[in-house]
Amino acid sequence: MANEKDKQLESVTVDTTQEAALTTNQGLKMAEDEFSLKAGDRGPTLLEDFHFREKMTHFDHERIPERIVHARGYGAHGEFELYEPLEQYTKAKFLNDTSKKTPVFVRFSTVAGSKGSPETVRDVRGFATKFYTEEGNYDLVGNNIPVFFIQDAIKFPDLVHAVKPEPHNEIPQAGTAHDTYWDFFAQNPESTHMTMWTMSDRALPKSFRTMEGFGVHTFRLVNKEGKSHFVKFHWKPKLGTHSLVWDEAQIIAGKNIDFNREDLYESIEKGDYPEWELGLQILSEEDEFNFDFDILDPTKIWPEEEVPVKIVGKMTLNRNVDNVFAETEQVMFSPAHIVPGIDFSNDPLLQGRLFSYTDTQILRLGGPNFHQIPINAPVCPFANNQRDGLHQHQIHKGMTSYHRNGINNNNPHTTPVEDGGFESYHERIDAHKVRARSESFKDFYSQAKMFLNSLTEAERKHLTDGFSFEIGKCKLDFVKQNAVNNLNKVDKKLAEEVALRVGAEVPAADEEVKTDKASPAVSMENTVKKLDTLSVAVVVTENSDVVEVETLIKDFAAHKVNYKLIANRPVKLSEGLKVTETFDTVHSTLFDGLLVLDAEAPLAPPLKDFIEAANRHYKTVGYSSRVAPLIDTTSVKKDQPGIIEVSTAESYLNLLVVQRHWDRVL
Ligand code: HDD
Repeated sequence: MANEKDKQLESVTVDTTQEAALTTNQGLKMAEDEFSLKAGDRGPTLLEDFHFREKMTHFDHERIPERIVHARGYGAHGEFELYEPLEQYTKAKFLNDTSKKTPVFVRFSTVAGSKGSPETVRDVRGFATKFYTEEGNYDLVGNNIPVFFIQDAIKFPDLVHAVKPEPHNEIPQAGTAHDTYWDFFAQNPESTHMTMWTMSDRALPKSFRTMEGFGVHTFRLVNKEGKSHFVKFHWKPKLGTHSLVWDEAQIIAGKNIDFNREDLYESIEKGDYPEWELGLQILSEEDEFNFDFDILDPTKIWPEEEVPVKIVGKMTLNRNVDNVFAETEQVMFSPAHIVPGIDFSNDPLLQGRLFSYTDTQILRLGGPNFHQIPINAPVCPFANNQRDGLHQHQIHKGMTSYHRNGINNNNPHTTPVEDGGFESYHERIDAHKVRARSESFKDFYSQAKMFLNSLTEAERKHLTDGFSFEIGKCKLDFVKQNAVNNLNKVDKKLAEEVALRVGAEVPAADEEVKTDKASPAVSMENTVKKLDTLSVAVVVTENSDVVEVETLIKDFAAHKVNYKLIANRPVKLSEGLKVTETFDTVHSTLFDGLLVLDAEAPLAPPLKDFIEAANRHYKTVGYSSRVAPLIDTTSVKKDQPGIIEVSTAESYLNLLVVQRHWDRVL
């Protein structure tokens, strides 16, 4: 059923599938749209050709500047529902009414790459949610990593300049594997903790549907009585948090650069609606100074074991956009978009963000009226005395556009706080003006080490691989050395391993921060594992047994497991069973598991690669007794975990649910 936002968007949606006369933008029906107006059929085009000029001018202006960060993104509509009223903490209406479904729009993104870059690069992912509430739009503009690289917004341009392709040659695209990033890392060690996350599997999400979201900053919740609690926001994916393997991610970047958006789009089209639960970590004001970190520091997490995440609601994405430009490209988010009951903390990174997001839209969306673009407009009434400007779509009738006025009864009027008017939290501030970093923000290494302490052996190996790949890509020896020296302050062994792999000196000094503290919630191995919507590549030939394939498909469907039949050329097994995908069009990297039912002997190189890649990426590899001898001609070792001769679908699915068999020896 359409919600308020759907209905609002519908009123401006043009159904281009309907019969319509082709006209100019002035409504003039045209008799011809293939030929420009020329002096003779071999002559020059005439300046008079207004139709040509209008069509060409519009085309010439179709593009808008891409976002300076988070350019590559994909969005969808959905709804948020609340499990229990939170009046003890906040007066925000959408966090108090369990009967209401609040419309949302979410845009996921990579950060560094430009608009056309591959999606499976090693990078942070943006996770921005707009709640269209009855009290105005509330934007939770987060990432899939709970901390940030810097502590003060004034350094954001420096960070982004270091991350983006180097200016002299515009290389590399969409990643931090280059000198300027690692120079920044060493010179600005506050980035150490977040870099531990970005070098881990967290920066390679398998899909948008399987990543967590974090508001990162500490915000405030404020209740009716004006009492404030500190809060951190979390999105927990119902399917669990799952990632790709680096080698696999690199292959997918070539095989399908749209891997993540296609997954989101197709899941929603199929009705496999992605879901996340909203979690809150709530702290009373009295507890502000009770931790071994500063709760305002955005380079620190509040370990979930110390401040539990309270699950309060669920978001479901259930509708793809009708037009990617109009909706996903033109949507704008800002952490400054809040509603009564939510407020800011003094986190200096957040404070600067409150300025940057609306400022950037003036360039990107061409003026100050971007809030009138349908995807950005609130679903509640909005009125003030702001007027005119580029792309003004509203016709403001009446004489007055100033506050206070007597002519129009001082309309639009302000609203008392008790009736829902916003007022900022009455925080008392008594301080000197300074440009400085708080002493309490100066521990850059304890939580970086805590992150390392929380990883499993496989995750730690991937982290070392990530550092070795990225630092190894640097061309300047002193940059490599400084990066390794900085890692030495986190962990001597990690620095040693990376130093050897990137050709830097092993640091002699024992500088590592001493802490055994761990936060098990940080490890993705402790996540939810479900069969729902996992995908299996089922390899068949034209001689495969139709009944066997049909039974398997039924068993998969019963567990909500998706599959694709793949053969070395398109074949028709039966009227209902057509194999359209081949080893030319897909690859095992695009699936969660592999099941080889039949194959022609000897194994053709593309299928051999298909099987060996699935094995190398720790996926479940199943095979029928018929193809068992062929498996022996590959690098797959049959006695390893997650490799199975399949007798029943059940036996295969029991392994598939594990997703990655990290203890497999390759
Ligand atoms: Fe930002 C976009 C998330 C720090 C300035 N940011 C942007 C988007 C996300 C984030 C998800 C994409 C929104 C969309 O899909 O349109 N940014 C974050 C997080 C941060 C963060 C989680 C740290 C906790 N950002 C940050 C700082 C600044 C900015 C410190 C500047 C002071 N961010 C921007 C921006 C962007 C943006 C330049 C680019 C496009 C846009 O805003 O609309 O203003």
